[in-house]
Amino acid sequence: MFGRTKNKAWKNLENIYKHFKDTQMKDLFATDPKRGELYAEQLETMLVDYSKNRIDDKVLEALFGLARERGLKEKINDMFSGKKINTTENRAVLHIALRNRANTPIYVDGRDVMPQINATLEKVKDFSEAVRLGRFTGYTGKKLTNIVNIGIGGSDLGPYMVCEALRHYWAKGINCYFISNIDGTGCAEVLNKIDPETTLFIVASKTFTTIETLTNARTCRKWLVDALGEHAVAKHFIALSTNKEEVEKFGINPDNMFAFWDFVGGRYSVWSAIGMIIAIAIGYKNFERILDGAFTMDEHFKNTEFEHNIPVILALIGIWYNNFYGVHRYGVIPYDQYLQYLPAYLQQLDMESNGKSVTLDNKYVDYATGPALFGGAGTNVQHSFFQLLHQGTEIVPIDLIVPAISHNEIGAHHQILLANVLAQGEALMRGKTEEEAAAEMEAAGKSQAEINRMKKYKSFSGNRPTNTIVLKKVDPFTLGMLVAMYEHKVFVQSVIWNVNAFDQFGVELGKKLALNILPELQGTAHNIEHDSSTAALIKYIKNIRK
Ligand code: G6Q
Repeated sequence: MFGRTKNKAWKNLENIYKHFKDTQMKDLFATDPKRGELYAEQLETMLVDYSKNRIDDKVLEALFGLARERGLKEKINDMFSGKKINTTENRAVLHIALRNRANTPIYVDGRDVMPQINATLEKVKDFSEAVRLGRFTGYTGKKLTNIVNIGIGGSDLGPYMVCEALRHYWAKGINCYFISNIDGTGCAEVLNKIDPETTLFIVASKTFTTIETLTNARTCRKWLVDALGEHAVAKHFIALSTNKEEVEKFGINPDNMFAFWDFVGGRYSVWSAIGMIIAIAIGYKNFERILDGAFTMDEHFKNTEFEHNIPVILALIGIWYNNFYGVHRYGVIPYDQYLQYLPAYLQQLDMESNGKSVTLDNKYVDYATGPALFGGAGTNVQHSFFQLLHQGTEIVPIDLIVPAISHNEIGAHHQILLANVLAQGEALMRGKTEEEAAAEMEAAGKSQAEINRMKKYKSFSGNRPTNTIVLKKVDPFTLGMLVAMYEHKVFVQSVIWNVNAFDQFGVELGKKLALNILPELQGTAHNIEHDSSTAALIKYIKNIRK
């Protein structure tokens, strides 16, 4: 069996872990009063405090050693220089080129990709402004104010998350909608709310062959044609795709197609034409600020030594828990209503990228790779799953993300929110001993019998890790930095695990089997071989639907 576990840096970390594993964070804080300042990095409008982790200098040094042994620096340079690091698909990985604000040439197969990227950005700019200013109108001359993005996975989660995160910046009168699921409910609920004369459909599909997107797009097209006639399609449908032929086949004018390229993975595509709905909603200038923020993080990631490199530090701390503490789950909790869809976005980014079991050298791994990621907006989740985070049997490392300034500073709302996020990090780290719980109950006048009965229930083991990420505000620039930070974190972990973060063969098998089952449900195919569970389920459902 091949594995990381045979490497020197890995062995070193295993040894350190043996002695370090029970170290209490509160002791580390007690012995080093400057810990909170030392284990924190600031970049422009973002502060990342990683001091509430089970780490010290020795652990960090060993983790940086692992990154060096894995050739991380070279791997970063490979990505930024357009090398085909997506080896299973023989593609370069150039989401960083989409926000390369320095416009320095980046070559793929001897050709600079920047001119085509800039040309598409210009086209996105012109079109988004034309829609916003009412220069590009619907078929009947009305302004397009309902913008509907039809896409799924990477062609949905990014634009959806960013549009919601930047809702504060939406132009007055513009409404954005997202149709992704094949479940007809998604389509029906949106179409019920909008008027065909004022609706622009954006069909977002890199391949333009995705069954969900094309089915939804056809349903929307029929709805529009029924209302306004065939000629209206050119004024109400645009496509974001790499596949001109299929776009034309669908009946969308190629002039209304906005291109991107196979060196941009779906889940990394929000910075490209896939961001069209964002540019329409918040304006192209603000869209560019998102790119500026991402570029700032890219430069930091590429040029900063590991010891101060935010994505590298976060990635290595994640490795420490995943591979040495054996903790294979991880939470992201944005304390901001606008960021409520960030966990869903990061779930795809992280789990589709690093949920892999075969190395770049074509061998099965013998160590854990990507953790399961979950999350939700605070303070809401404090009233749901935080119980397990505080008193469950397993530790669950989490990122707490909060803006220092809210777009909606109403009364004391934001101060209360801030107090909560800080308190959670403190409580998870510090915990409460049985003695402390007993003393509290005593002070509250409880009987000794009551104290003895309740003190275990009321104690908290603590020593539970958090990163606290403070954003100045949820603005386009800071959001760009934040998302790019997570992209690079995921990449660093893929380098340590020696897996390809940029393919996703794992989504294919289920899709293929669905194509087998569909004709059975429709009654056009019979007796396809299934396991007895699947066969019985098909029979049961068909009976109900008769
Ligand atoms: C992302 C994946 C996947 C993809 C969707 C939609 O990295 O590749 O989520 O984005 O399957 O694909 P299309 O954009 O081709 O419709």
